[in-house]
Amino acid sequence: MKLKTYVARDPQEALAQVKKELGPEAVILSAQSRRPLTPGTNFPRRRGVEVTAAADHTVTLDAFAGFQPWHPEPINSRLPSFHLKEELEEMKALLKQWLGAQGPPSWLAPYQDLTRLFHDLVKAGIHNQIICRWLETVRTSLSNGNRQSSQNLKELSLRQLMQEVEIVDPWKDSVRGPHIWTFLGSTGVGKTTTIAKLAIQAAFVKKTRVGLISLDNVRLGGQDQLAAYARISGLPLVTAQTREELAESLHNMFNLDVILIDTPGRNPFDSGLHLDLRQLFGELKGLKHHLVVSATTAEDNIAEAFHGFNVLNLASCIVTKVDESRDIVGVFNQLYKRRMALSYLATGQKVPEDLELADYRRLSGLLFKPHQSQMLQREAG
Ligand SMILES: Nc1nc2c(ncn2[C@@H]2O[C@H](COP(=O)(O)OP(=O)(O)OP(=O)(O)O)[C@@H](O)[C@H]2O)c(=O)[nH]1
Ligand SMILES: [Mg+2]
Repeated sequence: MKLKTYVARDPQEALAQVKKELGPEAVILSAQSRRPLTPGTNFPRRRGVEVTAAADHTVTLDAFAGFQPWHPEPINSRLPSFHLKEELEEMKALLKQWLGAQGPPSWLAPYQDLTRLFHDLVKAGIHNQIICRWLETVRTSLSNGNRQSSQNLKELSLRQLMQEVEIVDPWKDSVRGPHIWTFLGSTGVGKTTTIAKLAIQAAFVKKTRVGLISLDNVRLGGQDQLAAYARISGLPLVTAQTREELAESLHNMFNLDVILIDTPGRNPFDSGLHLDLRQLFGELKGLKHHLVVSATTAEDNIAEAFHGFNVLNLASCIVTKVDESRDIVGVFNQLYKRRMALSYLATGQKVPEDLELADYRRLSGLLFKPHQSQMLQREAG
């Protein structure tokens, strides 16, 4: 068996090299997007792909002649965010100690439901900052002579808490021309699946004219998944590689109602991410960027995704894999912190049904998922 790794500017170039050297029977073992460093320097070269292929010949030493090792980025480029993280962790721990030691404020004591809610919020892991802010709101509303029944008071104060996070319906944006939405995020969070769900709902339930654009041309087969959905549902799909091609595709689809743009998953820690996003979308008008995050992702990594993609002025956050997560507290905390709006919740793998517009009632249900049975039991008792 002959095994060889090729580094090329794009998948087409890599495949041509594989075919030329290993023959048409060669099998692709792996393909990855790479930004290697120029040997002997700390300067990244332009993005490319690294493809490892095998052919059924005897291995020869010269099979590795063209092999170019990939040098990881210098660790220094990530230090600032590590420091920031440490500081944040310290602050979080301090606030937690403070709230834990303080317990609920004494003025909350006459309101048993609210006191329980306070404990539930602390237990659920809601950031102390948010709880403090919620306490302020509750206090103001109580001192304004709010004479609600105990249950109403709890409902009201829970709603006040939920409203710390804005919920938006992207369809209500007033736009001239089509809605143009991009879907950004880390790898595997569910961008393409969410686009397929939205596209089919928009075309067959809302009866709007939908167009699809895929920018996922870096990985081999990157567009296949969306192409399959487009074929099944009869929706137009075009691919674009550069900002110029994207602009041209948008121009050609201008008579449609909504254009959904799929992007390849990106690592939010990648130091080239900001520049790449600005280069690709920076000057294109009318685009609304939606960040897709998975509810199963740890809160620190959600924070990094918000930081990494926020260079584009994000219109909303779409939370996926809600069905696979115990709760969505991590996302809620970060939405509050970043003042980012929430639009859709994806609740499973089924296309198109497992996608819903977020609302406050649903949000509070998801926030207290693990404690819900406990809370219901208490309420019944
Ligand atoms: N349980 C569950 N699975 C989901 C959900 N959304 C997507 N998935 C699954 O997650 C996996 C990855 O989904 P993709 O849509 O390919 O993710 P992506 O962000 O486009 O991935 P890349 O393009 O590789 O970055 C697939 O198996 C999907 O079926 C969801 O809401 N719940
Ligand atoms: Mg995808």
